[in-house]
Amino acid sequence: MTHDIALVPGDGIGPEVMADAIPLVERVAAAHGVDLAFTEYDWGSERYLETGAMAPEGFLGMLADHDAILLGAVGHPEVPDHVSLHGLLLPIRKRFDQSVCRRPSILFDGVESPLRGYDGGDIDFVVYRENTEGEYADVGGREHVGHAHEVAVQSAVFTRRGTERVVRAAFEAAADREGRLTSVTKSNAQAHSMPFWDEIVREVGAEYPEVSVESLLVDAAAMDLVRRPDAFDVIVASNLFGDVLTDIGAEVTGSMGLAPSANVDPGGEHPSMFEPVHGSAPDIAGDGVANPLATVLSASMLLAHRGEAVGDADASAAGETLWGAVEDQLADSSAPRTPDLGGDAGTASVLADLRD
Ligand code: GGG
Repeated sequence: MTHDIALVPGDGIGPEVMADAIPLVERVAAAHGVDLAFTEYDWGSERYLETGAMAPEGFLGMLADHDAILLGAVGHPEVPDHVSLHGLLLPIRKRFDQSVCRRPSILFDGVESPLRGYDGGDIDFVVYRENTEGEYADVGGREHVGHAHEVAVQSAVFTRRGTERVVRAAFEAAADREGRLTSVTKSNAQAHSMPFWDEIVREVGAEYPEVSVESLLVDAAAMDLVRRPDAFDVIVASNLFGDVLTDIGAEVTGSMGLAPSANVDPGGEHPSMFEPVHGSAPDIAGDGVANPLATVLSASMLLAHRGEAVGDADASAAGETLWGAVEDQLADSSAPRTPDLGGDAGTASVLADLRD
């Protein structure tokens, strides 16, 4: 079976990690008898600087017929971040109903947590982030620009459908894992959307009596992710809170360079998108030292997702092989590491070592 994948390397280190990782992904897939057909799109901030648009008109239609999307990074020092994000990444998530963002945070064997003196247990939790609405719904505006009484309004939008979709996905995951779900809100301060979120957690939770539910305010959750990251199993949070908490999760498990993510349409109607959690890292772009492992892990999640979606056991096996190769490399103290993990190796040598 051929899986038709759209590649959007994007900005900064995105194209570097992608260029080196894709041949490896293809080789592993082929070894499992899985055929991957990649179509690359050179959309991103360079295009914006030349043409005024991050992607051509109709770009969402071009992605619609692919089976999945692999994206590198979005963001450029000369392009306002809200322009690059709303010009490329967020429309893809919205158009393809990718309302569930799954972001695992795992302290891999051989990787040290940078938390000083951390001697806790294994860190292995997964964040389910609402991904198409909430605080990132593009609703708001500015009035009286430039005047003393200027005002900016940014509304958060929580629909029953969107909230239920991510909450249900999180309960399903918790039921398959250790049966513990932490719902993160700010219900004491945001008196409309967050109590609504809490109600939906209670309603959906009634269908999962085997899952225990803890509710945390986002400030307490941020503190606990640093203080007791090993205590979490599954976390469900809104778009903004999930975005922030997953960066903390990536840091306490060693590096942003090891954090993958899946933006999934739980209805299975549209292509899902896979991307490293890290951004474009303009400070190291072009230096050849970006950690490619988050991209390899994201490709692994893509293959696992395709395997499940279309019943292709070979694709699932290829995904497991990729994931295992990363685990093995990190467990090997003599293997090359990029500077984010304390090493001095480059992107290409980390991938060359993974190939061996
Ligand atoms: N690889 C993902 C990326 O480039 N992220 C940049 C970013 O700021 N993302 C915000 C988000 O994930 O909502």
